[in-house]
This record gives sequence, C-alpha cells and structure tokens, in this order.
Amino acid sequence: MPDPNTPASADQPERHYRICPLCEACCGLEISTRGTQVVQVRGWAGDTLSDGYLCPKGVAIKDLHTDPDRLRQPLIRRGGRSSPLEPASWDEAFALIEQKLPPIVAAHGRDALALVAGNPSAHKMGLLLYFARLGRAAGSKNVYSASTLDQMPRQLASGLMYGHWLSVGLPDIARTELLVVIGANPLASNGSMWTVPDFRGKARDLKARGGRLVVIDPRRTETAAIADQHLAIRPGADAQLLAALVHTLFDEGLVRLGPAEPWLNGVAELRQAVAGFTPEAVAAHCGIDANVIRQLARDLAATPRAVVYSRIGSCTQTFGTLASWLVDVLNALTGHLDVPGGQLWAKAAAFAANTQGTPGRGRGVATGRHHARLSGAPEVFGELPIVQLADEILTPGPGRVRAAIVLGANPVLSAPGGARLAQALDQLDFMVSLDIYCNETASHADVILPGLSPLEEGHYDVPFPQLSWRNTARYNPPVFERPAGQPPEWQNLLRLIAILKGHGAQADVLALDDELLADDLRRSGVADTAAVMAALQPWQGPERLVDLALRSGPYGDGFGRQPGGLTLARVAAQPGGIDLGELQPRLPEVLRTPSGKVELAPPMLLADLPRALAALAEPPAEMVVIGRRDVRSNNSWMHNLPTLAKGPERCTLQLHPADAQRLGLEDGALAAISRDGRRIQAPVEVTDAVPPGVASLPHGWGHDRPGSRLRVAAERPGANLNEVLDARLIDPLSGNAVLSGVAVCIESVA
Ligand SMILES: Nc1nc2c(c(=O)[nH]1)N[C@H]1C(S)=C(S)[C@@H](COP(=O)(O)OP(=O)(O)OC[C@H]3O[C@@H](n4cnc5c(=O)[nH]c(N)nc54)[C@H](O)[C@@H]3O)O[C@H]1N2
Ligand SMILES: Nc1nc2c(c(=O)[nH]1)N[C@H]1C(S)=C(S)[C@@H](COP(=O)(O)OP(=O)(O)OC[C@H]3O[C@@H](n4cnc5c(=O)[nH]c(N)nc54)[C@H](O)[C@@H]3O)O[C@H]1N2
Ligand code: SF4
Ligand SMILES: [Mo]
Repeated sequence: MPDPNTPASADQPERHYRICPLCEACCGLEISTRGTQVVQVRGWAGDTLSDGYLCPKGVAIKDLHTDPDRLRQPLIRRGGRSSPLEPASWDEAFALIEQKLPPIVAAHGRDALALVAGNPSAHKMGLLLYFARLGRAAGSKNVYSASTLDQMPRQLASGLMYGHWLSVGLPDIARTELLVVIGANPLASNGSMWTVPDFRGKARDLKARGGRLVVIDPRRTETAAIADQHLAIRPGADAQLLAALVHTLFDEGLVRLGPAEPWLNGVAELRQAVAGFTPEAVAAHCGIDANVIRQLARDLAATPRAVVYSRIGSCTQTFGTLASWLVDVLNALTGHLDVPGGQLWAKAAAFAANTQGTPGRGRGVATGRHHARLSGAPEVFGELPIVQLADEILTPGPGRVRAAIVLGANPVLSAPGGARLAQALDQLDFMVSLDIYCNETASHADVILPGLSPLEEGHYDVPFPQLSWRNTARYNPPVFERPAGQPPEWQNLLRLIAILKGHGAQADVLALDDELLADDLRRSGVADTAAVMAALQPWQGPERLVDLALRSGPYGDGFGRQPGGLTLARVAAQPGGIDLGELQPRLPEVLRTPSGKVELAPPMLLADLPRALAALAEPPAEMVVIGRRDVRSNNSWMHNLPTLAKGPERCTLQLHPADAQRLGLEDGALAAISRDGRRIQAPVEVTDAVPPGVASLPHGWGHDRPGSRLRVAAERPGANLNEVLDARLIDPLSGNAVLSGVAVCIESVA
C-alpha cells in the first residue's frame, strides 16, 4: 500500500491523506495536488475505517475548495441592520462584535444571547470542541442545534438506558445474520449515528454469508430495494410497531435475555407496559399485517445473531424517543444486546464519556435542568427545541432572545417554521454567523466570519469513533496551508469567548486557550497542570485537546504510564489510521447509570406509552409528507457545487400513481403542498416507491430567498419542505421536531 502522503516529484502530483468531513461515514480520501491545485480525489484503500470507499460528495470536496462563492473574508453591515453585508477586515469584524454584543448581554442578561449550532459543527473538531467552550462562556439557556431536528430522541433514549448521551448501541454488521433497518436509508445517507462507510458492500457480505436485511420504511428506498424484506410502515407509527414486537416476545414466550441478563433492569415492568400493544391492535395504524409483525418478532428471537437499527425516520416524529428506546429493548429481550453480531458499543480512543470516570456506574442523564421561557419545554442535553427559537426572538418579555451566534447552521431552511425564523432573525439586535457561505440564515447576520476550506484544516473525528462500526483512531494534517491572515475557526470562537469574557477583541487568544485548558485540567483533578501542558507541546488548539484526550483515553500512553500507548503523534504517523479492532462486548463497564444496570424501563418512557396507545384511535390523515435524501446532496448546503448540482432535478414531490391520478397530477406537473395557509410548489414525480397517501419531498432546498449568495444553488432553488412543516409539532420528551408523517394538502397548480 503506497503512503498517500508523498511529496511531488517532477511529473507526479503530491498525495495527501484526508478524512472526509462531509458526512458520518468519515471516509479516508487520497487527495492529489499540484501546487495549490487539487488534481484528483479518490478513496484511500489504506484507510482502516473506510477501505477505499467514497461517494460523489467526497469527490466534490475539490469543488468546495475552489467554490468562488465560499467566503474567504468577513462580511459585515457597517450601517446597522438594514445596511448591506460588505467585505471587511478581521479586525473590523471583531471590533463590531465587541461594540455590539457585550452591551446586549449586560443590559438583558445572558439568556438574551442564543447559540445555534448546525450539523457541520459535529464534523469539525475545532467547531465541536470550541463551541462547547463558547457555551460555557456564554452561560445562556438558549442553546439550540440541529440535534433537535435529528437525533435527540436517540440520545435521550440511550442516555436514560445506559447513562450517557453518546452511549449509542451499534449493529455489529460484520458478524450479524439478520439486520433490521428502521427509518434509515444508508445507501443514500451513508449511515447516521452509525459510522459505516460502504454500507452497500457490508450488506452484500451479510447476504453472501446467508444473512438477511429487512427494511422498515414507508418508501421503497435504495436500501429497501436491496433488502430481503421491505415493510412499508405508515409514517409515524414506529413506536406502536416496536411496542407490538416487544409485546409479541412476551406473549409468545420468546424473551431470552442472553449474556446481558445480569445487567438488565426492568423486564417485568416492560411486560406490563406493552400489554395493550397487541399486533392486532396496531396493525391498521402501522399498515403492517399482524402476522407479519409476529413473524418478525419470531425471526429476531430465533436468529442467534440479529440486530435492529433505527435512525432519523423513526426519530423525527412525535414518538421519536419511544421508538428509539424500543429498538434497544427489542435487542435486549432477544438476547442481542452486547453480543457479537448483535448490538455493541464502540470503544473510542478519545472523548468518550463511557470510557471516563468509574467504569460501570455514573450519574446517568437528566433533562429539565432548565426550561424554555415560553413553552416550558425541558432542556435536553443542554439544548432547547430549535423549532421554538423564532418564538423566543419574537415574543417580548424578560428573557427574550435579542442576539444570536450561529455556527455552521442554516435553520431558515433546515427547521420547520424557517420562514418565520428568517423574519425573527431580522428582529434581533445583533447576529453573528460563522459559516463558509452567505447562506439563507447567515444572510440575516450583522457579521459573517468565514471558516476555512476542509483542505486547510487538520482533522480528528471527535464524536464519530463513538459510533463507528469498527474501532480506529485517525488524524490528518491540513492538505494546504490556510490563506494568510484567515484564522482557523477555533481561534474565531476563542475571540468570541474573549469578547464575552470582557477581555476584548484584541485579546491574546492563544493565552486564553492555555487558560481554558488549565481550568479544564484543574476541574478534572489534575494536580500538576503545568506538567501536562508541557507534555502536550507542541500541539495547539484542537490538536492539543485531541492529544490530551487520546493520551488519557482507553488506549492512551497515560503520559508515560502506558509506554507504546496512543498519542496524537503516533496516530498522525499512520496515514489511514490505527486499527483498534472490531467491536467488543462492554457490559457492564460501558454503563454510567446510577444503578450500574441497563435501564430497560425508564419511568419517563413508560409514562409516555399511553400517549402512543391513544394515537391508535386517531383517524389517519388522507395525505402525509415524508422526507428523502439523495447521495449527491447534503442537507441544505452542497447544492452550490457544480459536480453535485448537475443531473436531473432532485427536489421532486414523489407521489403514488393512485394519488397522482386522484389529484389530476401527471409526472412533471407542478403540485402545491400546503398546511395551515403555508404553501410551496414542487414538480411531481409519479412512482410506486411511495405508498398511497404518502408523498416524499427532500429537505434543504429553497435557495431562492433574497440575500443568500449561492449562485449555482440559485439556478435550481427547489422548494423548502420545512416551509410547510409545522414548528409546533415536537416529541415532548426530547424536544425534537416532527419532520415526518405530517399531514398536508396536495393539489394541482392550475
Ligand atoms: N424536513 C426536514 N428537515 C431536516 C431534516 C430532514 O430530514 N427533514 N434533517 C435535519 C437534520 S438531520 C439536520 S442535521 C439538519 C441540518 O441542519 P443545519 O445544520 O442547520 O443545516 P446544514 O444544511 O447542514 O447547514 C450547515 C451550514 O454549515 C455551513 N458549513 C459547512 N462547513 C462549515 C465549516 O467548516 N464551518 C462553518 N462555520 N460552517 C460550515 C454550511 O455552509 C451550511 O450553511 O437539517 C434538518 N432538517
Ligand atoms: N447524501 C446525503 N447524506 C446525508 C445527508 C444528506 O442530506 N444527504 N444528511 C446527513 C444527516 S445530517 C443525517 S442525520 C443522516 C440521516 O441518515 P438516515 O437516517 O439514513 O436518513 P434518510 O436517508 O433520510 O433516511 C430516513 C428514512 O426514513 C424514512 N421514514 C420517513 N418517515 C418514517 C417513519 O415514520 N418511519 C420509518 N420507519 N421510516 C420513515 C424515509 O423514507 C427515509 O428513507 O444522513 C446524513 N447523510
Ligand atoms: S460517504 Fe461521501 S460524504 Fe460521506 S464521508 Fe464518505 S466520501 Fe465523504
Ligand atoms: Mo442530521
């Protein structure tokens, strides 16, 4: 295997190793360059995690690097809120922030400043690690992120069961014989809350060894198309279906706890809790025959190596936390928890709370340490529901949000009620966006601070090794030097912290970084902080935090106590990363619950079951809408890259032929999709991939809003699904938005 990190020779380009930061598959790329040009992007076959896999978005990292619309200089409004965004120097941009932001907090309190983080902030170590620091410095209750448009139900369920928000169980795809995928389409998304590059190849291997893939999804997706069985569930009915599967296990005497038995709490409570969810009672609601439900429960119980995995389709609904929980309950009651071929936990080399502190026991998780001012929604994992941000800005009174710092997020397109949020953002006294584009959200800011190209940054995946199909540790240095004068984003975040702390815009951010790290070390009980800081030299910023986390992690060198253990230098010396082996059983040490047990029946979840039972009696809506992902798109922000944007129109409304006929809509005709007076239009794609009564439209489109500067995306803007979705609909436990199965009216645009 040739080393990808090779210097250029006269005719050979230089090769670099780069971990793709664009989605959760985290593929290792080989990037060939000549001078400042990217010549080629390929999957790097020497990568320990991804084995050479990549998708078209990975290739488009070249377009992203060269995109003329990508910001390289701050934009500011010199003349107040209604003046235009104009290029400015970094000093001028930060001076404006220092002039405007602290007085707002001083006059109205810390909660007057909202912090909003988007999806890319999970994919960049500098953003994730320093947003956490910004959060502590700001001390505001108004923290929002894409998590409440996404996986918060999964994190809450796992947190309640295992004691930490990121102790999310993973399918052991390399060894399972039966994989049930619910509400996920990894062939398009490349996996989520599960870092599993080349799902297709792994599914092929599963089938080659005689295993089966079952997909539960309203739509016959790309993943469903390669499955052995596809169950077209009615949108929003996952909790009821899963409860009926659990019911069947008890009803038919199929419960078998397996090796996890000594660590399981709450089996008896579960039996009682699901008593009302007979397959016969839920069948019509789920659109799945009772016998099919019973047979799936039997298959799961009878297959020695089986596992159920669920993702966004079953999270972004009003019973998202219940559904996520019941998936793990099914795995536990069929003896597939913590066994090879079943559901296992990763053991990440760095940053995993389930490798820190006392093994096997901890404080567990709590919600509701504070509540939303207006709705009273509980804080979950430090966050409030992002769909409520517009109200918090628009509604007068003490505690009103008057300023915002938005980090790599585009809630104007990505959150239900985004159009109203756009109006709300204009009511703010001051707004800062850190983004690489002037997108539909950043265009409302007073200051935009641009981030670097991914090729100008070093990379270590902070959360994803905690969710990976295999344990590895990987790091890459920047491919290119960053442009002179443009700071890395972690330093921009530090400068914002300095401003909020009253140190001023001219503060020495590296000294502040030292100060914050020393604080961290003292809080975690390190006696000789100076010695640790010295041992971490010469690393700086996020790399320094990674080195610290690796060295004090489960495979680390323990600062000399474990000679040969991991350090960032050792990881960096291996392009392609260090393989730490396949997933292993981790009970009980992975647990951080107060009881030291897996909590199969958390009271908060049991208490929510009657709501799911009551929903069985509600009449179904005539027409509901669900989302859809395409491999050439990524939420709202990769539509500006020419290699991805070309090809057929992707923002189409898929309709079943029977619905199309009933509504008088032909393929290619324009349909109006509306709810409560909100209305969008999209071209129809007639297909029997969606069942009758279900329409599918992708999210992240709608690039025709004034102010944004995305020239390629604006050529085919698409319709913004979230403009019709309903900001009032949430899962009350997690605060997560309901994005799927929302009732809409569809008609022909005459
Ligand atoms: N209806 C519907 N809505 C959805 C979903 C759905 O399935 N259906 N999915 C939801 C999900 S899962 C998610 S995660 C959210 C995503 O919601 P958001 O995170 O709000 O949206 P993104 O489109 O990911 O926008 C990310 C922004 O980050 C910027 N960015 C990219 N790289 C960097 C960087 O290095 N630094 C900085 N500072 N900025 C950067 C991009 O320019 C873009 O503006 O959308 C959600 N919305
Ligand atoms: N190409 C591409 N890749 C991406 C993204 C992207 O936008 N584009 N976004 C990234 C992000 S931020 C995330 S969070 C992940 C998400 O990764 P996935 O969870 O795999 O996301 P989707 O492909 O949207 O798959 C969700 C599936 O749920 C189905 N579904 C809808 N409603 C229901 C329901 O009520 N019940 C059930 N059982 N299924 C339902 C949908 O039809 C869809 O097929 O993808 C990531 N990867
Ligand atoms: S699947 Fe594509 S976007 Fe995701 S990490 Fe791999 S190359 Fe990047
Ligand atoms: Mo997401």
